[in-house]
Amino acid sequence: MSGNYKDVLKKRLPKDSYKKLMAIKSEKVHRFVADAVTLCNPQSVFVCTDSPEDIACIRLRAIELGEEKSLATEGHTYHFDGPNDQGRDKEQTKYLLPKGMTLGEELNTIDKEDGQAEIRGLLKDSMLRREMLVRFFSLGPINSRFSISAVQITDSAYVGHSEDLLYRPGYEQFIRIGDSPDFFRVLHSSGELENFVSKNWGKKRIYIDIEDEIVYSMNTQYAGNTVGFKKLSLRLAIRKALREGWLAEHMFIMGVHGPGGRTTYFAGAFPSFCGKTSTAMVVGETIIGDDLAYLRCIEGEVRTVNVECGVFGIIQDVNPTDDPLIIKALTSPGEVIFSNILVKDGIPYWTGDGKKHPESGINFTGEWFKGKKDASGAEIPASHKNARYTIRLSALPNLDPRADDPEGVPVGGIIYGGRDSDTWVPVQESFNWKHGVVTMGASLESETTAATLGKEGVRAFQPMSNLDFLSIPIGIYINQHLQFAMSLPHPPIIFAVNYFLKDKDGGYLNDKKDKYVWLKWMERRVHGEIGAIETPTGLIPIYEDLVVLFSQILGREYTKGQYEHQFTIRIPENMRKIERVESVFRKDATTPGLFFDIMKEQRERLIVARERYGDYVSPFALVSNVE
Ligand code: SPV
Ligand code: MN
Repeated sequence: MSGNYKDVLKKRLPKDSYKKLMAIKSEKVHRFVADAVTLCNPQSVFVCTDSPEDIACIRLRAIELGEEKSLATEGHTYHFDGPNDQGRDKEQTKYLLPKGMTLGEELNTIDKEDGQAEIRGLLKDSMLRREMLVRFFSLGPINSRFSISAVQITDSAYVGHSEDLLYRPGYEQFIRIGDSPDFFRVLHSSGELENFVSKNWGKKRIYIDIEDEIVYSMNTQYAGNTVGFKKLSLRLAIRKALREGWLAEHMFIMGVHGPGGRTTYFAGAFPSFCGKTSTAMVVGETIIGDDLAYLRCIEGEVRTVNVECGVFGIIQDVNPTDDPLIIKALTSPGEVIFSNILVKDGIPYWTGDGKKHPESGINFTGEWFKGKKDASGAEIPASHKNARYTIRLSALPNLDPRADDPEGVPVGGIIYGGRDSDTWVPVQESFNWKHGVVTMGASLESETTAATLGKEGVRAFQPMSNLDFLSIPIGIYINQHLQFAMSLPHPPIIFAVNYFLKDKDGGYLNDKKDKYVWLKWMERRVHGEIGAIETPTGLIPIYEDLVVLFSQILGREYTKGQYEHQFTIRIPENMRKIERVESVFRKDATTPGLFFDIMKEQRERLIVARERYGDYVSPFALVSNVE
């Protein structure tokens, strides 16, 4: 954009919006908006400040434009994405790769010049008869050393409204930071619409400029592709964190409540459909965030903040028995956006909601009736399996009082959990930071479910549950983790959990609520108040301690048989896991030698145990190892 960017803004922005934009003393912001206006050619431009009036305007626009429709409960709306726009589009999400830079073979890239030309071609005149919305946010608490300022330009009021629920307002922060060039930019257009959804989904493109920290998103509405501050900014944040020595993670943050009224904070990484939100929402504990965390070492301790202040959660199977707190937020008046559910007479329905469903209604395919089939002949469910709800965390009764603390909360423990039918015990603690990073975080795997991929039980490699969002080679990412807290006197304790262990007949060995006990056990371990048994793969609970916790927390008996069955160390399965994980890391030349040393030690411990006890080691055989 040439020097006339000021003229463009003056000419194209309504007076009020021009004034609001000019109050931000940043040429980089001004040029970004002027370039977008020239490129996308909107009919009008609305610059949104943090004022309740401006924010209300966007919410109303979403309804006026038909992107959202009202439901019977006050403040509730629903939105549909097109049938081909129901999730993050991995294939069409690419990094713009500058000449001479390499990112590793695994990452999806396109030459920067080519990609930029393509996406700018698609964005050209994309907002002709539309209003361009310019919004400012803070990724992380306002006025915090953790936080990243971010500006989004979009022509979707649904996207703008969702961001209101999900991120802290940042207009005032932009005024404060003045001409600091340190912020992320997102430019999104839904493209041409047909029945309120992106018509040209075949030309869906999500391109990430890692050099200039800009995300472009085109011909899509699904929030994971368009709310640029979710996974798209996570990719930018991972690179920034590498440069600056902190971590940007796909993690929840929660407070677990221990004896004497204390709260111990945990961050946890779980792949989708593995109990991440249900862990963060355990009744009796408090939540800070359910998806994205920034972690920094400050004065010798690891602290963390939630990047977001809302939840864009999977709604499938949310029901009054398992999720009473979420259900309360989803059924009380207040701002809720439902997406891709079934609607009938102003009432939303979704798979697994525990309600009796109507035989017809409206869903993401339009008029829906029981038995409706798609083009391939497959039956269309009433509600999409990736249907979502969007709420503010403040709509939940269990929000932790420190959720917005600009200094973050101290991290007592980090939890990694995947869907694993036969290898990991239900809960175990690492021997130290590096052992946890390598054998738990970097070794995280998860099995696909019939619901998601057709073929059940296929193990997918899911290091730190962050693989999909890596913007640096995986070896460098793991090394960054290793270095992050290795030299701290008291790094967070790393734990691994597995809620999905099965018996020979395919039945789960644990009840859904057992996680309540594992959380309390981990909390006691962080404070060194309870013993543990040393096994080749980590430290596991002592039977007698679990008996007490099961009785106190769930009012239930916990038998020796259950304990032995669940906490048996499965040596062949653990050895095979090491093989699988090592073989992935062997392909990446950036993997640090330390990674392989730790894996080797783990293998050796398993071999020694196998010689002594056989393939399957009962925890009762190891009780002499109490530490
Ligand atoms: C996830 O799928 O992990 C999400 C939703 O949190 S999305 O915004 O699509 O990433
Ligand atoms: Mn997520």
